[in-house]
Amino acid sequence: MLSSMQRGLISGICDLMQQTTMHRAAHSTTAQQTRPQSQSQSQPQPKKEILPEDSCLVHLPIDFKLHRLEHGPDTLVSLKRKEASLYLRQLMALRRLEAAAAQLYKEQLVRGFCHLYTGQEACAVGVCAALRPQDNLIAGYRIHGWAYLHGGLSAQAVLAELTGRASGCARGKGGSMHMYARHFYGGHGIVGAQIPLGAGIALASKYQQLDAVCVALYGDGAANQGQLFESFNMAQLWKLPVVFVCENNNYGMATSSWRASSNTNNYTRGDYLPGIWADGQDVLAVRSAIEFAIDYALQRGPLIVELCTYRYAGHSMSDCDSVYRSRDEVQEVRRRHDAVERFQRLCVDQQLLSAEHLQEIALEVRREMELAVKAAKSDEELPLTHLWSDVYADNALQGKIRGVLGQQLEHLRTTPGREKPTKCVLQKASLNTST
Ligand SMILES: Cc1ncc(C[n+]2csc(CCOP(=O)(O)OP(=O)(O)O)c2C)c(N)n1
Ligand SMILES: [Mg+2]
Repeated sequence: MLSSMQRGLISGICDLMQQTTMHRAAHSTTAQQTRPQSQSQSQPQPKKEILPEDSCLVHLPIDFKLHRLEHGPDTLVSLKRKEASLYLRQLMALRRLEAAAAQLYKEQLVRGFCHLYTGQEACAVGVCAALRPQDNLIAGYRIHGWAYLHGGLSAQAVLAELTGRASGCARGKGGSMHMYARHFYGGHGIVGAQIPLGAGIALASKYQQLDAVCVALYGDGAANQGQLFESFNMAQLWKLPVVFVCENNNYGMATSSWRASSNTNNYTRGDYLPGIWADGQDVLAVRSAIEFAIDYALQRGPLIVELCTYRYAGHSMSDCDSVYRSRDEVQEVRRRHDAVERFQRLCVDQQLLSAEHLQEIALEVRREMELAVKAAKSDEELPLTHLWSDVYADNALQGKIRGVLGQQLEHLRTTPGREKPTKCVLQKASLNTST
């Protein structure tokens, strides 16, 4: 008899495992022409020479699944040496960024919520590899990596935001879920809230005749939200350039997807919307799916891309995940489907990167994160007067902030990086800091 946990494993990431095996068997001859196979789990061998060619062709090992589409994304993709080293660097950076966040949280330097992205890195790296500079992205709360990649924020801006310091991207006033940058419309703690906003961003692009899509991210848990279906409907009516990307990591909050959803094939849940299912542990599969989706969305309107992935950590730092999944399950996915390991192996097998390159990249990333952690710990907090600074990005109202009882607070504007507010009038510096 299968336990409910085992059933979930089968319907979710295990589905991926089975397909990998089946697909490998079916394609073993063709794939070997361009992709020397090495299924060994051991570290890459340092002896391998790198090829003089700057790129290679890769057969994606797991096929896409399509809904209401006759043709899907390319399954034979190219990978340049430059891209290989960039993607690997990004994968490693996201992994280390979250390790740093977890450590800061354990040291009680991060207050409030903290949702880690560890395990899902290939989704962010693959999506960002496909997006063009003008494309927009909006996300839920698991956003540190997205802020770093698509927002272009430094590791320090992310980590200092977590520790509430002045060099944080929201000057330490937003925390884990509230990070924003140009074309990055940030994190949203209300499950699914970002989906209609994402459709709205796409509407704005269309209205202004901009050549830009909006990627609206959501999870398998959010996939049951009513506002998702309302957004699908309006986006389809108006043919908005929006790509709804469902990161199916198999779990919501303290429950699994198969217990919470009547249909776990999220790529089919838009009914009239086309959908694509992709291996979310494979950077190149994600990139290919999103490249296809961007073209489609710009020409024909919205579609769904479901990325099959897995989170290693609990739902948030305070979640005890052993209640609803086993350690063995997490270990099994780490052992067989880890995105960083997998991409690293591909780069070496394809002779694009040598073991020395890998070590260099790893060292560089480690240094970057160590410096960021140091800064996030030692930087100052903003003075109390900044509690009401930058209420609006562009404040046409000027004057007093409305609705603050017993206080005469003027709007303050600051420039990121500047220590002093441009205008600071505090009638009575008597804020009750205990509330
Ligand atoms: C409207 C709303 N309902 C419930 C919650 C509590 N909650 C926070 S995260 C979450 C699960 C979401 O899971 P999923 O969409 O799969 O995202 P993941 O955490 O896996 O990234 C829930 C129910 C909330 N924040 N907002
Ligand atoms: Mg989820």
